[in-house]
Amino acid sequence: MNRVNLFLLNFLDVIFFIICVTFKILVYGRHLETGYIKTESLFIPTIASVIIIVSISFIFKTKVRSKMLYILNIIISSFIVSDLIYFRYFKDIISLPVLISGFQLGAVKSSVADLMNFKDFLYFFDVIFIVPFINKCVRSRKTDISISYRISVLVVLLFLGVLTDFKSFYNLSKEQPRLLSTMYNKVYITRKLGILNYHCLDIYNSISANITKLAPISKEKVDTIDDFMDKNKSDNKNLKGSVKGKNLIMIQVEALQEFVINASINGQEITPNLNRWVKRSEYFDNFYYQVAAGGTSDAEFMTNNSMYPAPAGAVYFLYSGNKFQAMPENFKNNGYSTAAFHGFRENFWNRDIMYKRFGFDDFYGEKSYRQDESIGLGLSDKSFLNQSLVKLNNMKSPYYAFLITLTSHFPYDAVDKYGNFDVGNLKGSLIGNYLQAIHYTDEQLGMFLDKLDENGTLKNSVVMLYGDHYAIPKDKEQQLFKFLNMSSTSDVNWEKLQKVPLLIHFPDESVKGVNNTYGGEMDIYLTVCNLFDLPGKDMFGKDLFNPNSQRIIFRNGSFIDKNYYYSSQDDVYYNVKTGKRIPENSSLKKDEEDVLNQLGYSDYILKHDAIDKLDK
Ligand code: GP9
Ligand code: MN
Repeated sequence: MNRVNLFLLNFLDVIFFIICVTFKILVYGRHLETGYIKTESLFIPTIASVIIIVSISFIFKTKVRSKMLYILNIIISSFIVSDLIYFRYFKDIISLPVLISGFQLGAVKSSVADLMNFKDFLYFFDVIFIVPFINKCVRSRKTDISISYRISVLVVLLFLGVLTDFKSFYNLSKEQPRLLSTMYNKVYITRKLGILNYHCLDIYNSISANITKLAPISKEKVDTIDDFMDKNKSDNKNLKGSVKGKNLIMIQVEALQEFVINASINGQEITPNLNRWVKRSEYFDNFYYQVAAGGTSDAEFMTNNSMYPAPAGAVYFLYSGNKFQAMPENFKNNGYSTAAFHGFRENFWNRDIMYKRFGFDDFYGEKSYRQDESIGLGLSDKSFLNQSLVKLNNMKSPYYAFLITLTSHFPYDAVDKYGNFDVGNLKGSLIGNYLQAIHYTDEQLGMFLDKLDENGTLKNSVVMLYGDHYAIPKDKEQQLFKFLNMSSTSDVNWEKLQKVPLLIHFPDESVKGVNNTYGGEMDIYLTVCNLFDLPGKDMFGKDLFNPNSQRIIFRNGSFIDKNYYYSSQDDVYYNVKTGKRIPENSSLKKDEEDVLNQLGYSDYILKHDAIDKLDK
């Protein structure tokens, strides 16, 4: 048998592993590809990471080596498919903290099923139909390669792999100084280094973050954060204490995305009731969601704490032991009774634990409601809101009531129960199902607000209503652009659609109209502190009625204001009005630096449980 055949027979499993796994990772990379980061740039770091894995397999004899590579191939393919499903909904990459937090979407079987694609299973084609055959050939060899040969191959491959991979990491660390240590943008890392390098870095950072937690708090760091907080106060000129002593009814609406407000289909308003209440309220039409991996829980965390979501995973799981200075506790310290209302499982998103941490007197969860009508995930908004009306009326005034709706939850597949809202030729599509779902929820919200109006509650209460996050995920962007007749499907136009409505209804409707201030969920708490004259110290975000900036910061380091949008996913700046890409300049670079500083301060407080160490 000639030398080539012998070589092939000896190492066919290794050669196939390198080719196949590299190919799979590059194919996966195409799902993340953008106009600015091409998959080709992934080849070097990917092949380097694969060769490092292969080099380690040479520690073992052929039989064990082939088995190890087979198992690793299955694990890597499983990670790729899981990352694909996760990216389609969360526009992010799974991280160890997310796995620790529990893949919340998993609780919604239909969501995961709806995000899966038959083609995803092609990632397992080789491990099912080809590798077993290759391994049989390789294991049929009577003789094995010598240990000295194995060690020399291991050393050479490891050296080449590590050297090449180090260069890729080094280049990225120069291009984005804080990215590798903070991982504030996991998509960008994966686009640049590939999924293997990303997950290895994630595991390393997660372990080192837990070790960092044990390190003593740095006084210098706390002083720097204190300085920022001192500058970040609201000047409270407008509407300070204007509703002091009134009740606050805060309604977080599941997947209420801004594009449906005042929109119609076939001449019918999608949200006629909200459109009516928008006219009677202060309506913020440039209000963005800022959630990250924590989904709905991120929205409520930001609203009640004015702190950013965790860089990976959900605060509600990773930092459930922390101290907070949350809105409920603030209200309670100022004579209010407080309660949270949500008709779903109390432990979903670890709410029962976290709401105690936030200082809510009561949490009315699934067990507090008659489960008399289920739509989608659980208790219908109709039943939830009707039963909540009774609970609200029994609360001691003044009170802060925080309600979270449920029915309009992805993938909006309970279409037979949403009522008969005709979506025409959109019927059966994700956006068509969504419009039916949100039309149903709008009807229930209209009933709820009208009843509060009729029974006089609104004369003595402020209502704040907002959407928790987007409804239409990125992989269905074409459906949304088509519905909105938007020809230009640019990144900027997509970003400008990532808004949710915020309406604030005042008791005497003295304050109403469209407010174009650029804001987000991070700004709700400081706005409440100004309106209700509550202490508003050591908070990020701004007061929407006295804004000290028009910038909205997102967890992945991106930001938008009335002039510019910075996409950290591509490290690209845009002019918001023209949609055109613009070169970085010193002022934009300074903004980017400031954004990363603020995210870093918030992360430091979370990681070191340091909220009560500030201002000392
Ligand atoms: C479940 C509901 C959904 O309680 O809040 O959470 P989400 O999946 O949207 O994060
Ligand atoms: Mn949600």
